[in-house]
Amino acid sequence: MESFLKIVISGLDNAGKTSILTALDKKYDFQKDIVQLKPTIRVEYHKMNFLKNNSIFWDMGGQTSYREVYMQYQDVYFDATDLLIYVIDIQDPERFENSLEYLDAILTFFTESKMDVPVIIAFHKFDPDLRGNEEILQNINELRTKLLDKYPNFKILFQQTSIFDIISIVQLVSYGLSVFDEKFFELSELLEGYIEEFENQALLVFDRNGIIISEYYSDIDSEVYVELLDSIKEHLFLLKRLEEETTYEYDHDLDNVDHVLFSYLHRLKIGSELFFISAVTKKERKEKLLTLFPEFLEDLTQILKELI
Ligand SMILES: Nc1nc2c(ncn2[C@@H]2O[C@H](COP(=O)(O)OP(=O)(O)OP(=O)(O)O)[C@@H](O)[C@H]2O)c(=O)[nH]1
Ligand SMILES: [Mg+2]
Repeated sequence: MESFLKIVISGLDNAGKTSILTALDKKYDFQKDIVQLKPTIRVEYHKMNFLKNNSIFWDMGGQTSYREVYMQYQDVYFDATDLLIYVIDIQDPERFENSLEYLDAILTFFTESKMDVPVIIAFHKFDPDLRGNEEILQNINELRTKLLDKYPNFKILFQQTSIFDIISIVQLVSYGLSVFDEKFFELSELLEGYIEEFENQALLVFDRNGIIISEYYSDIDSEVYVELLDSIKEHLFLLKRLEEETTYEYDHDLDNVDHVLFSYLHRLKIGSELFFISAVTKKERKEKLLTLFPEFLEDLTQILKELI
């Protein structure tokens, strides 16, 4: 029987939970959909597949009346939770206390039920224009310290997120996956190491459906990211159809970058599983990339083998 991971995404109303899931569903061109979101009624389910991990996200509508229902029937809603993603609207300090109380009720239930659930706290709506904001940074720090002090027995990770910074949302998922399988963590570390060696702009690993399993970027901004990803996906589906080719080279002529980026897209078959690897670099580093690429593929294959 197929097994599913239950990922509960919780927090007060208006925190941005559904927006985060919508952003994940459509990794680009999602802003339109998010503007039109309505408050979630009770619970919405989103299914997502990452290799052997089939995940169901329980998007728990955060309005007071629903929260009361969840608290009254805690075992119905929170039983068998594999991961809790708790979203705090960092732009709404007046409701921090309220939010911490709700989190406490959930964690108390886990403790009483002897459930060992990892928790990821998303400090959300940390929009790009707020990055240097001292007050917000201080608030985040205080919340973090408070939570770590109060819940020493929980494994808690923190991530600052914003729907205007899609990389931060993706990072949230990578974090989530690394909780379930150390290998995802290793994968991310491998990419980080090689991106330095290649002096690359981006390294991405996709599964057969074009879902990103892991990725790493050196300094790249959100707008470029969206455009780059668009361009990669287009070529990826082309490569998927060209059964006899395993690699594909092309240029990205992006609006937002003053130089042309070169991309090397590779199809990798491991057992019956199919992966795509994209390496993006500046033109002048192409030779270096091509020289080191086989070694990288070998290391990558070792890790991917253990993930399938
Ligand atoms: N500035 C900013 N606004 C955001 C962000 N994420 C979501 N929002 C906005 O916050 C509002 C609420 O977002 P939702 O995703 O519906 O919130 P929710 O947590 O699902 O709310 P409930 O379903 O009622 O529990 C919407 O107007 C979003 O556009 C963000 O990262 N930055
Ligand atoms: Mg919602």
